[in-house]
Amino acid sequence: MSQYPLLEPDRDALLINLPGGQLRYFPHLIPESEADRLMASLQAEISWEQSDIWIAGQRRKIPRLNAWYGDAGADYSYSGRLFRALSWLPDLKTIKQQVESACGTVFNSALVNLYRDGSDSVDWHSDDEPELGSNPIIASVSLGAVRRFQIKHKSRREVGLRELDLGHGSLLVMEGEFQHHLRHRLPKMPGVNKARLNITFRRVHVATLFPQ
Ligand SMILES: O=C(O)CCC(=O)C(=O)O
Ligand SMILES: [Mn+2]
Repeated sequence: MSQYPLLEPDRDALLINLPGGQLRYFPHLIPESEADRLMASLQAEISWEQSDIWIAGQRRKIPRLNAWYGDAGADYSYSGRLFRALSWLPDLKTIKQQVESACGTVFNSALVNLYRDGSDSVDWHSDDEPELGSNPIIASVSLGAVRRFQIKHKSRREVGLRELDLGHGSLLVMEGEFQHHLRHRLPKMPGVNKARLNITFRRVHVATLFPQ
């Protein structure tokens, strides 16, 4: 049985309609004391790596740590490199079940991110890698420091910047045509001196090993 309260999307989620896409935000996916425990144990147990990125011909470390977990074979290309899926940790599996029941869908993998403090960030992007298929559902769980999530339209400048603060134990669901029309980022926040851990559950289409 789930150790978390049963969520009802109509009652527990805030629906955010944007030109070109939709977000659902559940402020309380995980009760606070459990979120505290998960933050400490996952921060210690995840096999963190710091990937490289090429900017203007120079190799730099990306300003966050990450790791890729998933079912066997659910590998993923991100930031120009291939991540082989590590086997699920029990805590990640438990969170995955709760997220799946809130979203009404199943996921086979997750990119886990650690923003060590406010100087870590992720720049404007869409989660539109071919492995995710068109109109992917991406479910993003936040633990630790509250950080701002910003959204902008790819072509319609009049839409302006939209933002949302993602709290400890919350779930944000990106779905529909969100990745086609909108970009998102997590900007640096100089005043933040605590860590934030983020888990983005995804469904990657696993390549068939023996195509007919
Ligand atoms: O940390 C977040 O809330 C967003 C992470 C993200 O967009 C990503 O890893 O693709
Ligand atoms: Mn993203």
